[in-house]
Amino acid sequence: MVMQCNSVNPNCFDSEIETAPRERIRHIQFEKLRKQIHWTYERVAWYRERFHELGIKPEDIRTLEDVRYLPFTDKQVLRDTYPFGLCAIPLDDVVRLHASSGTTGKPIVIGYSRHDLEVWSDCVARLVTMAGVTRADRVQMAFGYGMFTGGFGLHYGCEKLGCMMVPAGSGNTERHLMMIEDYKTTVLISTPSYALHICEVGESLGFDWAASSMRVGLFGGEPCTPGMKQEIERRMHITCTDNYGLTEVNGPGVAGECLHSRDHQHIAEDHFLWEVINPATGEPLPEGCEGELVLTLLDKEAFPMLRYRTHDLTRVTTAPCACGRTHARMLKVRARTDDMLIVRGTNIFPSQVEDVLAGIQGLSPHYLIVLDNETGMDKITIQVELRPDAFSDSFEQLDDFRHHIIDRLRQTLLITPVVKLVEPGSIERTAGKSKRVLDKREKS
Ligand code: DLL
Repeated sequence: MVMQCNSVNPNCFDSEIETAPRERIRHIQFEKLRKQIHWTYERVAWYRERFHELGIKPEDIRTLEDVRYLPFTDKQVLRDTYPFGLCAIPLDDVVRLHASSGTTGKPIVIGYSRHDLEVWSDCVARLVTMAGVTRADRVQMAFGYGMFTGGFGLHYGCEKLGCMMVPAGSGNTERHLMMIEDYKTTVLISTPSYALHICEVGESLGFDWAASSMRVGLFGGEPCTPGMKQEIERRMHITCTDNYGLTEVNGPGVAGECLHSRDHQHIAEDHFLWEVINPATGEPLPEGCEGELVLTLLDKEAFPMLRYRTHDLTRVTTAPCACGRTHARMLKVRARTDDMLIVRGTNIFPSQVEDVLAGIQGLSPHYLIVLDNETGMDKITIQVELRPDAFSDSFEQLDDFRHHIIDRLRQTLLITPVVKLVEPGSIERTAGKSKRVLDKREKS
């Protein structure tokens, strides 16, 4: 039975909507979807042309399921219409821009109206509250304040909740440690990899995490394996939640982890309509099947987004959650359709490498996959970092360990990688999203 939020879980930012019966959520979604389609069709030429090509009109969408007849949007559309081609309001009414750098060429840029910023802050305040954060908390921001949505997005959501914000920004790890100590901050916002770095630097300087004021980590922006989360929780003596979002649909605030469903994240369904599709065919998949997440913004004024293809692989369930929230939950994203590496004809996801390494005692969670084809054939080298306690002076011991890692990787990847053991601390740490793949192959 789904319990009422107020009795089981006082930690809702907006309990009326977060625990609404599913029928009510669907009703709200459909009402918003209809309006959003009209809004978009009437104001954005690119969408209007796609509707005409598909031979559909806004009034043809009569049920939530009819969303499947709408055109997809993807990053390429944002590049083709860069910078303001998808904007649905006068530029004078746009009050903020954010951008995502991506890997190639121009960034993609997204605009927000004042209403859009309000909605965004509400969504973020929800996920922050889901992690047990209250207005009594002091929140230290370790995401950058800039075009990246992480910094400002989480900042304003926390402020909305009434937290004391410490806008430290990314980098300068020792200053972060000083602020934790001096301001007695209780919540850290960062990527999981940077949180681990702060943890390690603190340990090396004798920082006493058990005695520190820090109690919650709000992570996001990159995949966080269960192993990595547990490790950070154990070493920093905090509780962490992992939160999902992407620039094209606001940024953080799309989905957040509650304290009951640790491998899933509740989607803010009154603002985002989700679909899971077969990435190869574009066909919708039934609930529970793994596929590519597609999101439609339900009340965005400035840059409406219909059926945005995220390339993120997940599965979604509407089964009740013990926390009392009724919004659907997506399985945490571990892989993207476009981060698959093809090495000598074999498909490899970095998350597979990560899973194998996480299961081997003595390795740190930092690794780097290097691909090259200097000899004319693809070569995959995996640099793995030893923990200080696994480091040994004996060459034989280290070489046995290396062969053990190769065997384990071969069983999963089905090809034999080169494995290089590297010293603790030698894989580059970044204050933002970590880079796990270095592809040096020349593309012919
Ligand atoms: O990373 C937005 C964000 C900022 C979310 C801070 C949460 C916290 P982008 O830079 O546009 O936006 O990158 C979006 O990052 O499509 C996923 O592939 C990946 N991603 C984001 N959050 C997670 C997560 C922000 N919690 C892309 N788990 C997305 C796994 C994530 N992948």
